[in-house]
Amino acid sequence: MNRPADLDLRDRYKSGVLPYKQMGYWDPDYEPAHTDVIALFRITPQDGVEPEEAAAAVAGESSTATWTVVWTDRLTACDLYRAKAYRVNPVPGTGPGTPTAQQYFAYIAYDLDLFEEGSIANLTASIIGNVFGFKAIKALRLEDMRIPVAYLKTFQGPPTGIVVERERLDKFGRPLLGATTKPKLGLSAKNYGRVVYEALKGGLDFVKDDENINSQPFMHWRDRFLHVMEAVNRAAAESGEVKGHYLNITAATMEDMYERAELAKELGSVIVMIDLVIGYTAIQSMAKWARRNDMILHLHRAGHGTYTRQKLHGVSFRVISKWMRMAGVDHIHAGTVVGKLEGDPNVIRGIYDTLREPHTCANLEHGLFFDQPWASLRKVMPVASGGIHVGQMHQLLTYLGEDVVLQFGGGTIGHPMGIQAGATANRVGLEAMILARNEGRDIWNEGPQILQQAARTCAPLRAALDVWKDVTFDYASTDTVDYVATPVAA
Ligand code: RUB
Repeated sequence: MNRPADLDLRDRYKSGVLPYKQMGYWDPDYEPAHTDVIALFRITPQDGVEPEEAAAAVAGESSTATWTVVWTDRLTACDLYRAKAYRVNPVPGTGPGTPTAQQYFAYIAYDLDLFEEGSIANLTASIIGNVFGFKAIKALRLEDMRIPVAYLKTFQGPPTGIVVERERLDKFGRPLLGATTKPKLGLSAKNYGRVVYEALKGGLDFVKDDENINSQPFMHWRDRFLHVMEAVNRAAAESGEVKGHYLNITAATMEDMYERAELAKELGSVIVMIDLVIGYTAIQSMAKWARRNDMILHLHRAGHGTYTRQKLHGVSFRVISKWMRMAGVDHIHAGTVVGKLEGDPNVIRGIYDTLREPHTCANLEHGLFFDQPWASLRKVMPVASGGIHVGQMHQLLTYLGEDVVLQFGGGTIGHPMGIQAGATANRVGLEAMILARNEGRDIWNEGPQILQQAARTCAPLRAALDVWKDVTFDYASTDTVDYVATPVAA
């Protein structure tokens, strides 16, 4: 029972308005149960709103409350069903003496009864449903969640997972290599297929449709699928390796997506791709289809930057990563650190751990606020994509590890000697770096020499290093962790 002691039942349920705290949504003595869902919000209250009341309001509106007392609470197990804000901590580096308004981390616990099993749509309808528009709060960000094992076990998780993906591809001991076809839009299916063939033949494992390639006038989806799969099959036959191309099946309706997925399967593709913008329910449906059809499911996180990047308001990408591991994708774009898109090294580390570890330990320096056992949900392969090139290979391997797809789009297709040469440069650069690491060399410091040495006998690598040697994207990160100074990406 979390009703304040000084309120007897008659006062608590008298018609009228009570602060959310007094309605029972603030309970500093509450000890979360193992089965509770816990959400951690960053709250910037309006001036004059005390942080505990702001936290209680978020707890209330994301569970059972409305702005006024309703007697119908008493027809329910309301003391159980009320979410409980149980801790509020000031965010370091905010408030008086800093340039930033005071922010608070608010911990809120939700009983398992509040959620439908296996439904990200239902989970999120509560946790991020109404509260982000609350007038009493200037800004709100969902920073992290602890999902109880009991709830995790109601989700299927990745259809394939890292271990089985590697077995199907017969590729071990190194990151996988990919490329996004460029230009993003406009190629005819025949030219598109040529690009795919060249990149795979040159040494990549995967090529990928871009997020905005669906079925436009310049290339209808069937033509794309036919030409791409011809390219995949030829490159596989000539190289003796398993090759793939993420066929983007994103479309306007589920019926269209199923139709595209079925043709991809019929043509022998090992992988299909969806965009985050299709929505959680569509993602879960495609995850089930992929599990039934032994297909790897690649997720491009198109659109996420609109709500994940700013620290003040939105949903952090580590939370999206958790939801996507539950929903069941095999690949997810998760940041590069060194490339053209947002990616603080500590934040990225936390996200990669969330996707790949069987149990993620709380680690504030990586933005992880909770221990998170993954209850045997398979591991998601993170994908590093966006403005990377072979000259960064030692940094990529150091920051991101081995279970990752490194995707060089411009960094393959923009190669001065052609697409095949671009792919070869990436493959040789990667293998040289893996060999050096396995021999015990300090790849962080010796990386550039290791690449130069390999380039002596590989003209495509030489040309790639020459053309992209000075390219870096050294900007301050927007989304950083709160508990340590953030090192700048080299
Ligand atoms: C890659 C590209 C991808 C982004 C997506 O092209 O534009 O769509 O990587 O970003 P290139 P993220 O390799 O030429 O830069 O991976 O962060 O979701």
